[in-house]
Amino acid sequence: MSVCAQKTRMVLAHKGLEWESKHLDLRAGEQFSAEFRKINPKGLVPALVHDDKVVLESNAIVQYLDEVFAAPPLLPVDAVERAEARGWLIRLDAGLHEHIAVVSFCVAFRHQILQRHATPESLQEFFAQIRDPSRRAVMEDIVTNGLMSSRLLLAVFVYDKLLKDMTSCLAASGCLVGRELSLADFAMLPYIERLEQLQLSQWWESYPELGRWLARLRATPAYELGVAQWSNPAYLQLMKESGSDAWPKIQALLSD
Ligand SMILES: N[C@@H](CCC(=O)N[C@@H](CS)C(=O)NCC(=O)O)C(=O)O
Repeated sequence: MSVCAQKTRMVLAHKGLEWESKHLDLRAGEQFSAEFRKINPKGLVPALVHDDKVVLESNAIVQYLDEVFAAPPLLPVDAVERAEARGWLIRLDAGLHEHIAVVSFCVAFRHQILQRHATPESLQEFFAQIRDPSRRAVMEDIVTNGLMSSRLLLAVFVYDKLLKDMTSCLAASGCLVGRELSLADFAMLPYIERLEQLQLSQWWESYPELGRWLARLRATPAYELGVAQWSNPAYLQLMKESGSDAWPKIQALLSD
C-alpha cells in the first residue's frame, strides 16, 4: 500500500507494460535487508530494475517509463502544460510525501509499529535501522507522539492548501493539467485516496470536483491493475478503525 509504489504500478499498467513485482513487507523491515539495500541503499520502495539497470525515486521512475515507453504519453504535448505536470510531481517531493507519511502514521500506522515493537528496546532497534537521521527523527516523533505530534499541524495545513489548489485546477477540465489524465493525476491519486482510507474525506466535502476526479481515476484499468488489486485488507481495516475519530481532531487543527 505504498503510495509511491501505487503511482508507479498505475503508470506501468496504463502503458500496458508487463512487470514482475517483488513485494516487500515494510512493517517487517524487509526494505532494510542487505539484499534490497544493494538495489536501493536508502531502503525505500519503489525501485525499478529495467534491462539490469536500477532506477530509483518514484517520480524519476514514472518519467523514465514515460520516456522509454512513449505510448500512450503521460505528459502533455504543450511545453507549458508539461512544466505544470512536472510541477505537481515536484510538489510531492518538496514536502507532500513526507506529510502523507506524517498523517498516515499519526492516525494509523504507528499502532502497527508499537504493536510489533512492544518494548522500548525493540522500538529503539526499529528506529536505529533507519539510516537517514532526518527520516529517523520524523519516524521517532510520529510513532511516539501520534496525533499530538507538532508535525501533524504542518501536514494538515499543507494538505488543506493542496486540496484547494487541486480543486481550482480540476474545475476547468476534470484533470490536473490539460484535458487528459497525465502523470500529475496518477501521481496525486494515492495521496488523496489515502486521506479517504483514513476516514478524512469530509475534508473535501465542499469540493465536488475532487470526488469526480477520484471516481474518474478509479474507473481506469490502471487503477484496477496498479492499486485496487494490491490493496491490503488488514491495512484498510486498521486505517478505518484508527481513523474513525481522526476527522474532528484534524478539523480542530484547521480551525486553530
Ligand atoms: N522519494 C521516494 C520516497 C520513497 C518512500 O518514502 N517510500 C516509502 C513507501 S511510500 C518507503 O519505502 N518506506 C519505508 C521506510 O520508510 O522504511 C520516492 O518517491 O520513491
